Amino acid sequence: MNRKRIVIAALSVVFGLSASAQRHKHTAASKPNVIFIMADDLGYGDLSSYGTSKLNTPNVDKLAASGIRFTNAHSTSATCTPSRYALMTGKYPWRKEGTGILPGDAALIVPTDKTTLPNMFKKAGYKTGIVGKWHLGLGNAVKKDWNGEVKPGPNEVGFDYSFIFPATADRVPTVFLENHEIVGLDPNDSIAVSYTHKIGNDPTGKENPELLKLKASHGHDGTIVNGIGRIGYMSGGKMARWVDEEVSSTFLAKAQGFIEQNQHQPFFLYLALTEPHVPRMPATRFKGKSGLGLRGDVILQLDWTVGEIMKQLKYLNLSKNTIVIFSSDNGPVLDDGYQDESVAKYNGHAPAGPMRGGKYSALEGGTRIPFIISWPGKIKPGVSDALISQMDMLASFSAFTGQTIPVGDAGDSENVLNALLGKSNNGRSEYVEQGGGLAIVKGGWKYIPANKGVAVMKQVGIETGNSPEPQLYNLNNDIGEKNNLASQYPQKVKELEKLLNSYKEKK
Ligand code: NG6
Ligand code: CA
Repeated sequence: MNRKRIVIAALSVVFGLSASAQRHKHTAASKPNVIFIMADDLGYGDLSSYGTSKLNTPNVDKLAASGIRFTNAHSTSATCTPSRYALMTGKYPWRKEGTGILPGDAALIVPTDKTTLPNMFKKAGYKTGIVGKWHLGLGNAVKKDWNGEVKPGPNEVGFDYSFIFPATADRVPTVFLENHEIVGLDPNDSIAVSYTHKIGNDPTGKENPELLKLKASHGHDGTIVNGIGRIGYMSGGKMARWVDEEVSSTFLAKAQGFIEQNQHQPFFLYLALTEPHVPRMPATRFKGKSGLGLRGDVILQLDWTVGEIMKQLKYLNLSKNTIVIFSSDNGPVLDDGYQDESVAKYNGHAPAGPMRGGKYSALEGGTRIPFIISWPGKIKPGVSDALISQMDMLASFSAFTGQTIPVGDAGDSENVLNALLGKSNNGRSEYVEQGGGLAIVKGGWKYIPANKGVAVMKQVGIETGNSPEPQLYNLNNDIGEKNNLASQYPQKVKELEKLLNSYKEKK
């Protein structure tokens, strides 16, 4: 190369670098990173920032103090799969068959050819990742080979990177998948899963309860993994099976890895933590720390994990350029099937705060969940009582990133960006809540149609919201749904009945 050429090459390197630095600067300003942290079964009343005096959650509280704490934010449903389906698709889950709590071997239920929360971010130029609980099915069939590539899954619905467990911590297979493959699988010890009958020689909770370190209170009598009986049966894959005490730190490490790797470009991270879902089995250092039993202990672990993420953002100088959202997929439950002393030790703690019901319930405790959004310097700290849904993330962030959603996609997702950014106290005007059945909310009025189902789910000790009488509550002054006004306001009942039916008819 002659000297002239060398100079030109050097100049173009310098020029190229500065152009890309410019580009990066521009991107950083207009496209903040977005981290959506989803807790599992965390109730409205489980955080000190939401009013409990029985637990101390300083890290989430700090996030709340730095942003907006919503008091009327909802998941769509009072259980996990449907809520998460709505978050991903922007659609009410009950419009589609098969969106109830999925077994660990279910096929993928999120469409791969429609707009989803992650593929919307991807289209906007974000790197997208999921770390944590998936629970939306994997592959095309129930009978699938877990030993090869397991797909379609999160990567096919828009995540560039995934590190997940398939269903819940209490369902087999108790393994992690990174992108399409089970992590740490020994090829000489192939893994199989069944939800119909016992397979392999592993002991089960039913046959060998003496082997359990955490006994079941109902169900959970399938294959024993790490001293805990699971739902379903599995064989093989011994090296790949997780240790419950390490699940949370594993997710944290993978989330931090994703953040570190993508720190120089806009990223969207869906961090779906497993606490405080059963089985509650925190790292040893959290055991016994809350005084409320294992359920309290795993909430402390959850809080600590959030703190570690925040610390990392600070360390990488990303705090100001990252929107962090913290929420939960459904309301709380104490005894959800293991003898973990959550009832004996709850010590007057009210996991659903001032509300009736909890997980599985059409009462407010079912879907009204903690929801915090923080974007330092951009979102003014405060409290908002705007009605918003997790399902609205899709339309809101679509607007935020300057995109329009193709007609027919995400049809139930509303743009509530102004409420999220604290520019308005108005969110949605109406909303359908899914417990066992459906309820509708409009203008502070809530209507639950007459329903023949059981009034209390005895095993979990939760009021379902079912009643043979129609129920009408004025949530503006009766958040505890104590005063049924249905017979006093028959017109209101009629109006809301009609409205709910119109939702059911709309495709
Ligand atoms: C129930 C399980 C419960 C929990 C729930 C799903 C029994 C007796 N109960 O069927 O423990 O796993 O499903 O929770 O097995 S969710 O948060 O993922 O929806
Ligand atoms: Ca859940």
